[in-house]
Amino acid sequence: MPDTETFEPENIIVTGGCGFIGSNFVHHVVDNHPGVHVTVLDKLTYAGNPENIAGLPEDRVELVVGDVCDEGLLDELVPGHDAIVHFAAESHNDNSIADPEPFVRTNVVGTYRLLEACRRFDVRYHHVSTDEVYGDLALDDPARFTEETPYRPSSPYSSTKASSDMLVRAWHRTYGVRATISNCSNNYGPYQHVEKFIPRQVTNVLCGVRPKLYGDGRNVRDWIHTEDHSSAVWEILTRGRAGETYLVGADGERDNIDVLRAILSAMGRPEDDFDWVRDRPGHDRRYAIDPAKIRRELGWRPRHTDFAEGLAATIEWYRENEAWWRPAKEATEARYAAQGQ
Ligand code: NAD
Ligand code: TDX
Repeated sequence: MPDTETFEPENIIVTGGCGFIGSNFVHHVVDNHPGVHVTVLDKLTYAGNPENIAGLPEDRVELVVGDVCDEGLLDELVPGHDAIVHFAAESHNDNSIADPEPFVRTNVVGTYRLLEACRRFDVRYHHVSTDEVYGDLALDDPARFTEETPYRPSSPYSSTKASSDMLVRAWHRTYGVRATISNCSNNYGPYQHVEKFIPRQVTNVLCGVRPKLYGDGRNVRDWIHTEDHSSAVWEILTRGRAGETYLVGADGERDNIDVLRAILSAMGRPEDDFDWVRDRPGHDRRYAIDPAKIRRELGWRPRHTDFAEGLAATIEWYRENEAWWRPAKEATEARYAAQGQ
């Protein structure tokens, strides 16, 4: 493992810290890095829920409700912090197909504003991105994505994430902003919005509704537990080299129909108790990450390597936390029904 200098942040801004992965990261920092104070900057869109970070010690975590596009707010907030970890985004592909504008605004303009603030105040920046920037692979292709794979995004969502990654690279090279990028595969775990695949199907079963599978169900996603994503982001923030990209994955390739059958059988339902629905336009076929670089350079390893166990714990979390997901369920399903999904 090459020597890497360790950056020891004391006061970080976490954007999107009330969303699924951002809130998990805030918990991870509070639990594992006692000297670090976290300022969460979150607009609290439909996807943000302050409950996700409720109960954390007030002297460790502060919530600022605001927009990453708000330059005046960033001018007030950023000085005095030593790093920004940028999770905030419009994150759902189906929404980006129905209405791309908020994706361009938050994902592209928001990243631009944060990079400019990092430049003005000389603050380190970590950019949380996705494997979807690389487009998709064929089912019979033995290849996986690496840091050298050319960008080829397919959806409005992934094209805005690709655009924001490009801004980060340019701000590092041209202005010397100390920035790193991670491109991670599909996350699962607690606090994920019910619009996403696994929570949607689990809560459908809990509601007595048949799960919905797009297309032929053979699309492959590379699943990683969100806690493993958090530990990877921390390693990259503190030990990654500025200007570098790291792919994050946990060797979790599975096709959608297998994941759905695993959910149904874990919940005591017959494996064919679901509906086939209209496919997503432009639906990426397969994602797969080669995590060799982060393993080699930073020694990072995922801890949740048993998918069946992680899935069972996630199902249990949704069973026990109906009060958390119930308020969003009806509106989410109404949106899907209007799209024939
Ligand atoms: P999410 O939709 O659950 O949460 C997004 C959060 O950002 C919410 O709290 C929302 O209120 C906040 N937000 C949205 N617009 C904002 C704005 N303009 N200003 C401030 N806050 C705003 O998303 P997630 O699934 O937790 O994804 C987090 C990040 O990780 C995103 O950048 C996403 O692209 C990336 N990512 C997600 C996955 C995945 O599987 N979900 C995989 C790889 C990368
Ligand atoms: O009801 C459904 N039925 C279904 O078959 C839903 C909601 C999804 N699907 C399929 C589409 C995908 O092949 O399941 C797969 C996963 O879908 P999503 O949960 O919408 O995730 P995906 O589009 O793969 O993107 C996710 O991973 C990468 C996150 O939402 C992104 O933010 C991240 O960048």
